[in-house]
Amino acid sequence: MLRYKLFTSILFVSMVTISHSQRDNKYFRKDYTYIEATDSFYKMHTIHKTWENAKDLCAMEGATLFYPENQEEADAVSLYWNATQPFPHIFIGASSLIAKGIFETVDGQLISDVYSNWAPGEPNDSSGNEDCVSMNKDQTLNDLSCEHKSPFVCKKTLDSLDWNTKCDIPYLDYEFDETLGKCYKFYSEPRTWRDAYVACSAELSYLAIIDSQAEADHLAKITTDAPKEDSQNALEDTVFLGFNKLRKGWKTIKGTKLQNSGYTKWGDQQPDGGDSESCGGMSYDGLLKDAKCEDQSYFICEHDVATSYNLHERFGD
Ligand SMILES: [Ca+2]
Ligand SMILES: [Ca+2]
Ligand SMILES: [Ca+2]
Repeated sequence: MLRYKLFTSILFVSMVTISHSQRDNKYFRKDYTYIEATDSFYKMHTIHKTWENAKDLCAMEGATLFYPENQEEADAVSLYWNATQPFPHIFIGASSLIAKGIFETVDGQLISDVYSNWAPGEPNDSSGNEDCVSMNKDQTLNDLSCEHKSPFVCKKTLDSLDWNTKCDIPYLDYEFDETLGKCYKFYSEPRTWRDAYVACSAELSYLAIIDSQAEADHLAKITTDAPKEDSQNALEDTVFLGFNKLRKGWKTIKGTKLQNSGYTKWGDQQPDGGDSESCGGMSYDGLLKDAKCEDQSYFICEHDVATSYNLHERFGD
């Protein structure tokens, strides 16, 4: 018993050391820049998005849509912003989408309690349609239509950084499999195939591709074991995977023909959807099937541990 306790406390201490050392490294992802003054990481997203899409994409990366907590942070982020791309304005993480006329941050604080340097005459709710907040280059705020597409910045605080040592990524819910040498995450919130693709990419991973019978067996096991609460919205007995039908036939999302991917066991009668089922998946037993891309399904993301450096490269600017 004493021995067991000693062992667990050593284990505990060493795990704490690992996570502290990762914070000492001040590394979140290659595409995020650490700013000492605010102890946080930031990423300028140059592809313009609606406010909701911007907020969602930051969340998918394990971050939040940036808003300045004070003048110091507004200054620090302005410097970073101007050093990357001198856009005239960015969306920030504040809106009046919950209570019209009351501007709250994405984590529920009144913007007036954190930073409320509004431009003269703002917020003016022009056309009764301006519920999302942007920051201008001069650090003043403006209310803007949420449907407007703008660049934006995602933020991750150093305090909130966790590190998945085995998978070498900042996402704890990926599980390493010793035999395959890969990491996987089963998503139990169903999404369309394209949204699933984006969710995996946002975590420096990709919609899983089966390369062998052993991997098919493992994915079938992950699927069987995973909780599936939201099953009324999910396509029955389906898990989306990283292959789809292009003009020249079925291909993995890495561009390999499916028949050369190392695993091509279709389920009984599959593929059976013709032109209406162009996205790939498997049934819970690991056999491949075609499915409607627009339907929502569970899915699995895969992360290559050995090549995570390359993935960082690939997803960097
Ligand atoms: Ca306005
Ligand atoms: Ca694989
Ligand atoms: Ca089918």
